[in-house]
Amino acid sequence: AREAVGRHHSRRKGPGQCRSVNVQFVAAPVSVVWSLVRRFDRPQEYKQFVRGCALREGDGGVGSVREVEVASGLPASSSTERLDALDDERHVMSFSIVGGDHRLRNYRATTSLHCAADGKAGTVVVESYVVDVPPGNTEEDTIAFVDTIVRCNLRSLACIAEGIAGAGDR
Ligand code: A8S
Repeated sequence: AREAVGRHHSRRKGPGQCRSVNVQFVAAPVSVVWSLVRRFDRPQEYKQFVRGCALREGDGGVGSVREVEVASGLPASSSTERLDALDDERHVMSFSIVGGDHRLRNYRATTSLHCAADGKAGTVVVESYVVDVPPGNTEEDTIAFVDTIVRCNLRSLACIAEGIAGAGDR
């Protein structure tokens, strides 16, 4: 698993950028978690800060562009994002933020799913990102802000996937 993680999350940060990796255990099979992560057109299925989403280009495959409407109360209202990679066999997806009225420039994230090694029907989700440190901000502040959003998304992903998996068991 360590090797697989290294393969997908080795993107280097450039000057003026920061980088972080977050990990979440999900008590649901990879197939269930992947069914949520792979839907580039429906981030609102688990991302709580997303109010709506529309595809601007493509059909949800690599190269598709989505316009994400962000929930009110955040320092942003929209984000334009492009799907860079979607590997249904290795369970890896990557997207870039290419526009929007927020401060995250050159954000690129990769999410990969791994079978939990403990024999339970579990998934380890690894999500890494690289982003520019906005002018006037520190690297620490930027990572704290973005990690908060990513961890929130990962916890919510776990909750929803576990709900689907649990319903299947009953
Ligand atoms: C994601 C990850 C992030 C989304 C951030 C970091 C964002 O949607 C929010 C607030 C912002 O200030 C930036 O996987 C932006 O969605 C919640 C609008 C991009």
